[in-house]
Amino acid sequence: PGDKKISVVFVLGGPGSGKGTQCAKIVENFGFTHLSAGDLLRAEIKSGSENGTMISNMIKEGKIVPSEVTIKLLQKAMIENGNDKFLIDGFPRNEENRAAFESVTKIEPEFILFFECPEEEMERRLLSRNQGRDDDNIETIRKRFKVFMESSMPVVEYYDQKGKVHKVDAMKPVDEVFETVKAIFSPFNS
Ligand code: UP5
Ligand code: MG
Repeated sequence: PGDKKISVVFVLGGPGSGKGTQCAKIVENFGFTHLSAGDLLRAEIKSGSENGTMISNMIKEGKIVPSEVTIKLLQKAMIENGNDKFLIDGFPRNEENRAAFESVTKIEPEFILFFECPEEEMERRLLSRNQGRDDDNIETIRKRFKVFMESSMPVVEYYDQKGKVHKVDAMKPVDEVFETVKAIFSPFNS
């Protein structure tokens, strides 16, 4: 019992920049719980929820699902999990997501891990992923890039102005990217 302080790190970066890949490695090394907003939304579709069709259509168009839906899934996952350290991957994706999360949860992120990667490389990665994702086709990928630049980059800039963004060169091989990530997480080494 008692209030334990919850630490949240937002993991942001373009589609295919390596958010999920690096989060798995952070979990192994630093005791965080990984919550991918996209994975939670895809699980919600599979569960046959009443929102499933709406979510599925939005993901196929690369559009951002209303924040009520995503925040509810994130909050539920955080409560059920019970850890006090979370990596929130792929959220917030626009200013509205960011403001709503802040006002609903009162949680301020410790920092933002931001993966920088050129679009050509992200496109190559997404087209060769082969995990059967409905949004890994060139038409949807182009839409995801556009939404990322127009709606998600302003969130990164907002936190950058607050001095909270750790930029990582995500173009390098997975293990080299993780070397940079490790140094950023060293304060959490316990
Ligand atoms: N790979 C990874 N790192 C590599 C490296 N360094 N070198 C070479 N290859 C590397 O990686 C992608 C692929 O690249 C993999 O095959 C990997 O092996 C390889 P991954 O780690 O999966 O990248 P990630 O950044 O996680 O890519 P992802 O496609 O998951 O990013 P998106 O942001 O596009 O997807 P997400 O699941 O977050 O969202 C999907 C959709 O859900 C959104 O478009 C939106 O419609 C919806 N959504 C919302 O509406 N709201 C939300 O809050 C979240 C999602
Ligand atoms: Mg991912």
